[in-house]
Amino acid sequence: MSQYFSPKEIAIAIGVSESSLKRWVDKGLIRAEKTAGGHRRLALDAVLNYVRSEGIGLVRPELIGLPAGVGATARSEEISGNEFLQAMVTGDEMLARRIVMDLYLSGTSVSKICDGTITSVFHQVGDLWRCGDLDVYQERRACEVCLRVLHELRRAVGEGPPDGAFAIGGTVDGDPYTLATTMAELVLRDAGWRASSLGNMLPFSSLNSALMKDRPQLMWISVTVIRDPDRFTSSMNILFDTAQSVGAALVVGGQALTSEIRQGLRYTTYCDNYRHLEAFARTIGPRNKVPELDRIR
Ligand code: B12
Repeated sequence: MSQYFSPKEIAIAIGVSESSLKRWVDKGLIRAEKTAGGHRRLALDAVLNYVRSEGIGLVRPELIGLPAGVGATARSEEISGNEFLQAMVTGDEMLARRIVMDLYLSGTSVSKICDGTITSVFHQVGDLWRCGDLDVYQERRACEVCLRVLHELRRAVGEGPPDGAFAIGGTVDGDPYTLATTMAELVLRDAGWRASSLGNMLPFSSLNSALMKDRPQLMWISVTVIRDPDRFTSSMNILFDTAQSVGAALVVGGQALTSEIRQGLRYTTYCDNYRHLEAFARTIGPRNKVPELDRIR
């Protein structure tokens, strides 16, 4: 559900007059609803989208539930990467929230934030852990903090239009990784899809049921670890058949999908990163026919 605020609250938070805000709402620039008493309520995601596109800085972000100081200045991606690593290593959630929201509000796409800042930092976290320079608790805490930051970003991005194309996805049985599937959901929402991550460790039988019952136009599967390659391949190929039978694209990605594994797999497209996912999602759009890209028979 989108979060709604009064014009007064938003006006103070973004430092404009209430009358300007009402004008923008009346022109259809910001989505709003009317209460039973006829008062306008503005959707947070729509406000932030407008703020991003117009380059308006935030003055009192804490009034709309964002960290103080967010949205006041544009951030460079390079400095953000170093600071985000620092935030993950020390568990500094406030710093992590500021970095991600600043990048988003200064117009950086969600796919770029996820590929450029978050993924590269988690690869560094993995290297530090492997070399013994990071304790296990620091790695686990980094994941917890990052998930909370991603949930905040999701609040800002919104749910996608109610009549938008629908996507679901997750990780399969034996794969406990949560960040990659959470980010796939966000990237799709930013590309205008109604996307919903089903979570991690999903049995293949349940993924097949989800395709049959929910009839999405796209299912994504993120693969970081594969327990039994033969079983994985045959189960994925059955999932692909189900996806085809309901007209859904099966989009796969993740570090365990080596070219050797992919040789035996059938899918609609494989993405190295979220920029590829975004491009694919924007190409197939809500009602376009799914192109048969990259399929290996
Ligand atoms: C956090 C973490 C964990 C956490 C995860 C918690 C959680 N809630 O998710 C936990 C504690 C579970 C964990 C456990 C282990 N881990 Co671990 N883990 C990591 C770490 C640091 C980050 C993983 C992550 O989220 N990365 C961020 C994602 C977004 O990056 P990504 O997967 O590369 O995704 C990119 C692309 O692949 C693609 N993509 C991915 N999915 C999708 C999906 C779609 C649809 C699309 C379009 C694209 C896409 O886009 C992304 C952006 O570019 C990695 C380091 C690393 N290199 O990733 C190690 C890492 C994966 N772990 C590793 C290891 C060894 C383990 C353990 C075996 C440790 C142990 N001895 O217990 C266990 C195994 C767990 C298991 N049951 O399999 C190794 C794996 C080495 C290998 N290849 O064999 C790594 C690489 C660390 C290292 N450098 O050695 N781990």
